[in-house]
Amino acid sequence: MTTPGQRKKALQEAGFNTFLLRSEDVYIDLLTDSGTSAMSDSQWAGMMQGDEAYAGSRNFYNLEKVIREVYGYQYIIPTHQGRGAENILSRILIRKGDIVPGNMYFTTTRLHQELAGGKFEDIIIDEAHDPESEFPFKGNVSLDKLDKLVQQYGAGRIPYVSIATSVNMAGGQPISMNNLKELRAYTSKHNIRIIHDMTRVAENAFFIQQREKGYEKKSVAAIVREICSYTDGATMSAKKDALVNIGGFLAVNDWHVFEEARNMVVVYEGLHTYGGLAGRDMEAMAIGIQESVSDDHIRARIGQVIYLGEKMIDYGIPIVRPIGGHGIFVDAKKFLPHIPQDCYPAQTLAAEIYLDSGIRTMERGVVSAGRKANGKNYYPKLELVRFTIPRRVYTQAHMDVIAESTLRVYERKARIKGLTMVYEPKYLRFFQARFQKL
Ligand code: P71
Repeated sequence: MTTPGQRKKALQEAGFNTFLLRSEDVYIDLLTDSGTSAMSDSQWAGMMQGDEAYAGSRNFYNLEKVIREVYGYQYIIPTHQGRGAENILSRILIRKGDIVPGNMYFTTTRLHQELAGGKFEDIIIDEAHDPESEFPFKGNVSLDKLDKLVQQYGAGRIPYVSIATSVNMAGGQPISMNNLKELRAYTSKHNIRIIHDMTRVAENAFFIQQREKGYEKKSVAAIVREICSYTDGATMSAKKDALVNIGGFLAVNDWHVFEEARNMVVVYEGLHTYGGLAGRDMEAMAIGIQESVSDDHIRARIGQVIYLGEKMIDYGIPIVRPIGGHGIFVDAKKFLPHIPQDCYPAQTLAAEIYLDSGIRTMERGVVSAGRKANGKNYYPKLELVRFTIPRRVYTQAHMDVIAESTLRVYERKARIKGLTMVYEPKYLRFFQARFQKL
């Protein structure tokens, strides 16, 4: 725990950017659910069974077997984390001038698509951009939007449709099975691949179980398997759903794509049987994947997020509805309506929450969105602060402290002033940008 004076100093030194705080100065860390979950006793036991051979580690073959069983993808390549898989896949599938439609951008995913010469086009349904819409599947794709792109550019210019389950930037919102099936039918007709960002697929499966007709009695494991079956391949950051501190993979069903990826991985990550990971990391991942599709686990995990969200709603704090899978997304435009988007309302709010109680959150608004290839800022409709909940780490009492602190800031919101950016890095600026108080 820290004093208000210590937090003020720490925030100044961090340039009002929560990414630049030292974790020792943080009381409750809601920056991300990425790599921050607690490993189970089984996973730790697996760590002790690392086979650290350079090539052909037994942990790799176990991981491959588990991915085939749990997700159904045929060929896998481990990578150090999600963006390693995104890099390899984008370089293989995207040609200069290609269009990559997707259900809302994610920062690293879009950047790799752009670096490979592609252009991301958002085809998520309009409801996703409206924090108040209660639509149960705000991760859905608009087939009309996709069809317009196909008509305009031709299917030949679209290497794949990029589909995330539990759409992060929309607030952890799920895509429905029905929408996925329709997308599969459409893309099969036009001979376009679907690549699945499966970082939070189990959380998406839970919402399908809770909300979609016909899935009430199906297990999360069965739903996960079915989701994957409508897609041609996947990139995975195993640091989220799969409950590890580091790791990821690329998975495909097409042998030719696999062959290219297996060759390319040696340039960027490591040999194709370890991809930048230790044998023990692959073992922990294999066990974490199995744990992640347990109904009891996922119900407890999302139940905690919903507990916090309902408390915030009771306090009158504006949050994205419905409550998402991995965290609570506070609507900074509504929270701080007097601060224009050019003065970074979400960045400001994240700084104020930290000042109040030492809780660290993350900006997901205009700073995260960055600039277009032509240098102009993206202005996303959603200007959010993400309160991300690590898995198996915090208690219900922590959730109470978080909601109470947010309420205190809400009560003094009228006196809060915005920020100006004084340092802006070229790539993924939100990580290292610095700000000053206006
Ligand atoms: C999150 C992260 C980690 C992160 C990444 C970039 C900015 C801030 C925080 C990472 C994801 C993700 C999805 C849907 C791919 C990645 C990259 N999320 N897809 O939410 O959420 O994976 O971090 O393992 O490279 O805090 P990676």
